[in-house]
Amino acid sequence: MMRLFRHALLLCLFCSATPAFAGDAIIGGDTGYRLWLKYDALPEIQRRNYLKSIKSWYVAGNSDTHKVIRTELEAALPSLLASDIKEHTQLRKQQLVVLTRDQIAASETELLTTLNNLGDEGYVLRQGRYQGRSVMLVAANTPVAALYGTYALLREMQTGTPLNGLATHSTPALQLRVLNHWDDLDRHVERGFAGESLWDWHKLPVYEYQRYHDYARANASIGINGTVLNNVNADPLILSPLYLEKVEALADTFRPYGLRVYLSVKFNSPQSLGGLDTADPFDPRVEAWWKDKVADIYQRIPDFGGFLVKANSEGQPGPGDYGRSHADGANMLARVLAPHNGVVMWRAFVYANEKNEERSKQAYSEFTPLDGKFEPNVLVQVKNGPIDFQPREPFSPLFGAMPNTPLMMEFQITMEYLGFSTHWVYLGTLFEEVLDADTYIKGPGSTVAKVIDGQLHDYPITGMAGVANIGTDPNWTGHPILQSNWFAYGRFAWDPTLSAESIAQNWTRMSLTREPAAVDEIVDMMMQSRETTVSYMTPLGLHHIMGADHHYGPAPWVDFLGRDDWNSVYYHRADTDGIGFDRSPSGVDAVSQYASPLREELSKPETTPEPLLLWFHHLPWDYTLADGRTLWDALVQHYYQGADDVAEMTQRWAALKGQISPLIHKQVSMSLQIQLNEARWWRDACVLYFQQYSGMPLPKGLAAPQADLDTLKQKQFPHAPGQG
Ligand code: GCW
Repeated sequence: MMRLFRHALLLCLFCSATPAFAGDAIIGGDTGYRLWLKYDALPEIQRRNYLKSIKSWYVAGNSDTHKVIRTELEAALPSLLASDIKEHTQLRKQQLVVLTRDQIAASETELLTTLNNLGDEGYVLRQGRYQGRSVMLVAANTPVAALYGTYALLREMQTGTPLNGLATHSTPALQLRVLNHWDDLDRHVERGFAGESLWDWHKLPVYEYQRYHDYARANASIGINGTVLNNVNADPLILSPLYLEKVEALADTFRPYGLRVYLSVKFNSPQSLGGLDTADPFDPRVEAWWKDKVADIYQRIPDFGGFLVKANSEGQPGPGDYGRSHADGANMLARVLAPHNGVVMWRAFVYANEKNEERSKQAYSEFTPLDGKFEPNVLVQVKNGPIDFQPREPFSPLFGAMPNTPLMMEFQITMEYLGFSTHWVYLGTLFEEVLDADTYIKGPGSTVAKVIDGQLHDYPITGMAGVANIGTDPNWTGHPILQSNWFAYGRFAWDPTLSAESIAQNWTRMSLTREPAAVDEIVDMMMQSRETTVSYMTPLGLHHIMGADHHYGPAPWVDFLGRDDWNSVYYHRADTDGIGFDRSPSGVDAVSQYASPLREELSKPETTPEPLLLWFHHLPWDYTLADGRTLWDALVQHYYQGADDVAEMTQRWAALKGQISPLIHKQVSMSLQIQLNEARWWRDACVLYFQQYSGMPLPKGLAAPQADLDTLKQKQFPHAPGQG
């Protein structure tokens, strides 16, 4: 490691922004389009083993979903096993057998009893006897669950699990596992860094891209069962007949994969689209308008999922415009959706400058008084942290604080604040950190995962949303490694107790390489990657110090935006006395929104976890940390270490050349080059900027940044991607 590190430092001397890869075209290379469903042939020894127990496959049933299962097996098995293995229309021994409940022989009482507890989405995987034959069995109550089971089995095979004696079953912990696309109708993707929107509205409803099927396959393979097609900053036109016809076409394509369609709606649509003079949820004409609209939607799409609403937030209209509460607004929509089994996902991402309350506290203040006042088909969708998807935030204090209202997690998979899809940041560790965080709401062990999966408060519906990082880029996510974040999101939504590391291992084996040493190396890099980025962007609990509006790059100096709480200086509060936001009782007292003993712990710097120190406290530059370093030294060392770690990543990745498909290897190498330049940019900008206030020298051994602060401040990025 040390050697590598020195190596990296040496390398740094020669690093520059010049393109390193000009000229070496790779024709016909693996683009990454197949994601984790590659199905390249397994190593021979594994193939031989699998072929002992699977000599053909048999799928009972003829629904559209059964056809999907057949097509998938046809693509997967001959390829994985490099054999001419085929489907058989009859049950045989040594077969892969996929059964749905109504096809299961009544004499199989044990299997039927197991299925009784697995609901509509759970499945059984079992090698054993069925009707006197030894088979590899996938069994479930519904066709979609059988599809999930099929993908689970393929995952086991792709990652090398012996099938001998396999006996397992699984049900999802959360009911709604939904992607949120922040896609506009002109195909711009807000905070999207992977090309245009997948949905080609212009060619819909006639033109059905294969990509739509592959999108649905990828989602089904990890258990994602819903997709919100359009941006939460919604265009009312999505509810016009012109667009609903297109939405219907997508819903038809996705249905066999168990993927239900949802829409984001603009709260004032009755006005802007319907021509009414109000959108007041208490006006009967308004409710009648929504009722008709919803009836039309269900006429077209009988399994339509429901609405996602961003209301009274960042300029969006909402019930507050008419003096009504969030519950009043959500309930009106919930009432019209309920007869069709639709839900409302009402976002808690609200803050207003006019309110004399610190931004991190506002969602809690606004929503907790409404606890228990929502209709049963409303979920309140809460971002993981109290501010806004920063590289690191504490969990939102709403988790645990609304026992009578289903709270749904919202994670951001797209990389708005984590490097715009050129930085290698595996989010599995972020998801894990949030889900495992202890709210203490019902004593120790009351994790956020147990809040959202309903264990703690017996929620009647549960869910998790992930803001998608997908677009028309041939590899879907812009950066091949970031496919893992889509995968990890789906896996955690299915089972929040999984480990980020095991997910990374599976993804790597399925997507990049099966060489054990290479897998270890890549997984190790993935596991450290988010911490590395936190170090060079916002160490020790700093947050919201990125570029104005587009959010690209470092800009701790931003102080000119219309609202205090859009400015970087508002958040870091650096002055000659110190740095950090005092959210302790001596400051804005945001800690009081957390349960004891967390509240008390976070109230004092000595007991606040160091990674969140400056989130909760304003501390002098020479404040002494537990390890004896001054705050200033530690801060600077984080910035330097983060940038050095990226240099090391470039070396480690370079050493994997030859073990990864050439095109993917090249793409990741180039992205790492961008990341390295930008990590140093973050380091230099932040260290130079904060040094103006600390007035302290850099810790011994660190060379001063070569950059000039004024020059860095003047950088402009008028066309940075993904802007709102
Ligand atoms: O993080 C902010 C983004 C906006 C986004 C908003 C939200 C869709 O910068 O682009 O709008 O959050 O979550 O509503």
